[in-house]
Amino acid sequence: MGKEKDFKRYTVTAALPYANGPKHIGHLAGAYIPSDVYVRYLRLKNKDVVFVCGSDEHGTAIPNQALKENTTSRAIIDKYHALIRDCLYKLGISFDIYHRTSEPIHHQTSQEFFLNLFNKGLLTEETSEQYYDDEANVFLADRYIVGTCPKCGHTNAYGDQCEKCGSSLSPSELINPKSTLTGKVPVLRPTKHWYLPLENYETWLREWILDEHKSDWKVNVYGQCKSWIEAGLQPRAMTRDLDWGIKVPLPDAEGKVLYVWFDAPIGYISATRALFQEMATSKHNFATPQRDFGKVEEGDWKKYWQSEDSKLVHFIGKDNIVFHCIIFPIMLHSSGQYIVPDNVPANEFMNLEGDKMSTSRGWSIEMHEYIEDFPDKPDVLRYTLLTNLPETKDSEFTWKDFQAKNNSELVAIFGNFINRALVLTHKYFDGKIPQRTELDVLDKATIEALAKFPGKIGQSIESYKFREATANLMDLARLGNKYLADTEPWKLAKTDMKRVGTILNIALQVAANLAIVVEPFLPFSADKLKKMLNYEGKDWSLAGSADLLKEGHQLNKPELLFEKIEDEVIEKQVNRLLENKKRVEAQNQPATPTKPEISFDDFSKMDMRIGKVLSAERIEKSKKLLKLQVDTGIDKRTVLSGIAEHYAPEDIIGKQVTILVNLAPRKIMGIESQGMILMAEDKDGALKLIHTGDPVSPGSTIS
Ligand code: B3M
Ligand code: ZN
Repeated sequence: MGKEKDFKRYTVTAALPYANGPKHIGHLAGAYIPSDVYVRYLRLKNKDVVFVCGSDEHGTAIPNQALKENTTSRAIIDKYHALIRDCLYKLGISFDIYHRTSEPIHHQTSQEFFLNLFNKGLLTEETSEQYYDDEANVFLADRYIVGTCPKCGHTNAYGDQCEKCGSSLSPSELINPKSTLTGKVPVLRPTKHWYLPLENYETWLREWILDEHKSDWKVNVYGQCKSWIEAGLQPRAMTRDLDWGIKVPLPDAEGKVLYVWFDAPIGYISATRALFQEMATSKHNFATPQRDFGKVEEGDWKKYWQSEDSKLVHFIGKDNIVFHCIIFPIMLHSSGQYIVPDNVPANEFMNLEGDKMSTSRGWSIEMHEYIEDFPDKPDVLRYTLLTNLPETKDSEFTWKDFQAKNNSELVAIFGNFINRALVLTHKYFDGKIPQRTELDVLDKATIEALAKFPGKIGQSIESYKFREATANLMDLARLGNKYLADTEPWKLAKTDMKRVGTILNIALQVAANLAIVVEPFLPFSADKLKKMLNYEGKDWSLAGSADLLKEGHQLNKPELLFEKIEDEVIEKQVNRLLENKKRVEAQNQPATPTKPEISFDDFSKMDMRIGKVLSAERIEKSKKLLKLQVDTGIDKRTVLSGIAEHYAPEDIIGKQVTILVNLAPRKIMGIESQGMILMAEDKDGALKLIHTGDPVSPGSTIS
């Protein structure tokens, strides 16, 4: 039974985002905000903690995205690694390192891990029939294959997982499988892979999870593990036929790479290794140590992963539970070298305005969009998410709620309290902490109540109840706000300055306590508050005291902690969401024919040629038209084209275009147009020139 062990250090991980696209605020609520609160709290308690994360850069999700964006896998991971990393830091997620699984140290760590299991005889080798695309000449692993989910009927489930119902799948379970590369129905072909026989660890899993962690793991996590174990564990392939990933380090494994879910969690280990390597050598490619680690050696990472007195905690979303609770722990345990997680406080999903959050359906708030629109409000998002975390069931983000949380809690309670306490102290006592004299009943009750908050908040954090912790935190601000409202020092100022001093002294002690305990939740506001209070506030163990600020201590000038958010701002966000959704829906509509059938004779009447644009200029008074001189191979002629909103004249000069040369001339805006440039127009009305990729000489015919 989860008896409290005495841990010496903490290893905290947050799920490695796939570097295949931007990430939305649901991801923040799932893993990054809770883990950050937890770690910041531990740091304030002066605990020895490392906080690691990074990009997951392997798996079929990456080349799949490269295909969509018509670029290379390398370009995809470079682009999204930087985007996601910057967003997370801007939102205050305080990783000691944000690493990448494409780094050599990770490849090495993963291969060593695999070889260790292989050499111990813990992996089985098996040849089985797997889906193969015989047009693309590749095996179709994981996300290279889509089909209908056997569990929920979703028609676009991946070979490894259904994103609709969250089931973990294997390609052979999909109904009507199709290759994402060619759209073809795949065929079965034999191929050899290395498997982790999960079933061999059933007894160990039952003891470790079902008995030992019955009372301290979250119900949703424990329940999922239990049903997995009880459904009967199966061997699981740890390798794939792919050309993107970490090579299987065996002689007879040409064309095979490690399964992304084998290497990704090892990414936590290699990130820790890289952190200590970079600290020991004073390099900072990826490391951003958030506390003073003192003098370290490269090998110190081992303490965080191989020492029984280290507490390992994985923060993830619910779709990653099986990997973090069953598969990775089996890898760690069977390696004979590593500790297993003490807890995996996985969250459920956060919905958005009544519907599932999804980047691909256009129904999401991406981190970078939020940061662009609210650059000075990372804490407002943190707070709204914290009060709505999907800790026990799916939860919901709405813009109205975001506004309400800001206006009626952050501004009206927290901000108002701080502002009043500081402004009044500046007004009556030149910004110096006044003397506290005789205490009345309310003063004593307030000081007593204050003393209990840090313990309560800490207790909630330590049991991974971050919503509860946030509510407690706001209650502390409420205590201060109510104390001032009840005592009304601004009214007493005319008659009893001594009393005013006592009241403000107590209020400011509450403010100083807030400066400490608010830091894990709202780090940017905590910094502002500490600056105003001229107080360092870096030690959680001091919180609860009513003597943090000494009499006579000088405060700095107050500034507003939070600002009201107006209705227009919120309406704009809601409208954008609706527009995004419409746009994506239109893009996903299949194209339909719009014109009647024509004969071959009709078609062959058209004389289409390749031409070259010699010059281009805007036409006065026309937003849409450009006047082009085109070399058609037959002659040089003037053509007007409605592309001015899509191409600047200088962009189009020298370009190869397709032109219909026997179209009867027409006068437009007083200029005769002698032909027509052919264009592609998508559903959003965007125009693109149609031209062949290879250079073709002007006058070449098109048929
Ligand atoms: N990249 C899946 C995800 O982003 C995966 C997590 C890896 S954690 C080791 O949901
Ligand atoms: Zn499903």
